[in-house]
Amino acid sequence: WESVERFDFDDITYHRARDVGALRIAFDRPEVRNAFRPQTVDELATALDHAKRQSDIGCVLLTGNGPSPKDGGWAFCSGGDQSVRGTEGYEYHGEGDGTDDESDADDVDEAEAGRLHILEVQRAIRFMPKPVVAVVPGWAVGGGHSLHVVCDLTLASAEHAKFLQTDPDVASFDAGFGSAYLAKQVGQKKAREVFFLGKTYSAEEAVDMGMANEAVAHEELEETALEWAARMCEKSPMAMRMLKYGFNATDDGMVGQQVFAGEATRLGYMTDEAQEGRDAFLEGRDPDFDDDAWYY
Ligand code: 1HA
Repeated sequence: WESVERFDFDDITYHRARDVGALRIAFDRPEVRNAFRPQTVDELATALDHAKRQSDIGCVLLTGNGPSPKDGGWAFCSGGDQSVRGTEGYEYHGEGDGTDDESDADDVDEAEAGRLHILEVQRAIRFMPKPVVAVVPGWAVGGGHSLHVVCDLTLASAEHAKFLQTDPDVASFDAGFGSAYLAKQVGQKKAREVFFLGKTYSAEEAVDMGMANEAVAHEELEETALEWAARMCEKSPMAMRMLKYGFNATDDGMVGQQVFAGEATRLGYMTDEAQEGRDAFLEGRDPDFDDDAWYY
């Protein structure tokens, strides 16, 4: 892994495996089980946007660094940092201590306060034109659980991965992908159990339920993730993109259709027919489309 130098992130790390064609984005707040604060989400959004634009990258791994220097615990992500949660969302506190007292008030940029922009990150993963793999080395909790749900694949540490939904414990609710898409994966009854009972599931249980793909020994987690990335990067980029957007389309309504159709348009533009349409316009003549092109 080589560091992607152009960014100076605090809350995440960002690496590239150029020979494989993979990027690794990792939460880097292990002392709070990789909870995300607004800065974390901004950095994540920046990295995902960069990843989307890299034409030599075929796979993104999303994971959490660890273990915690405090107690050795591992985490993928424990969701929104509850110490910066305000009345309208997760608030920026600059250099403040994360409380709502007056000394912090000046640090909050009003325009930035109260955002729930982790949902933008979910969409960035969902619409990423290449697979995103959640590599889960420990806790995946709350909004962190929802992030693994929205990823294309989930690979979990057999020893340390734990899956838990605490949203209703802290009066939060991801009533979007985090629950509805989970229900598509594990079924309605099981998804309701995850949210309503708030039980903790092991990696093996997550695989059995259908919300994780595989559990591997902790020490093999990163290596296996890279192997998965290498496998996917060898495949046809066009086919992978069309498949991902095809899988998404039935659940994403007209937005799903729009994203899929955009890729179809891209392919259409590559045909002689599309080029004749463009050329005829530019040359001020009627288009002469191939009479034998009405295939079925
Ligand atoms: O649902 C949403 C959203 C929905 C719609 C739109 C936007 C959303 C945005 C966010 C969210 C959410 O994420 S809501 C759910 C928020 N997350 C939680 O409720 C999880 C809270 N954490 C825990 O339940 C536990 O800490 C844990 C199961 C992840 C780990 O337990 P463990 O191994 O016993 O460790 P623990 O001692 O609890 O935690 C280690 C340290 O990490 C503690 O700090 P310390 O006492 O060492 O100073 C703990 O306070 C801190 N920590 C853990 N999770 C968080 C956290 N600090 C802030 N925020 C956290 N989420």
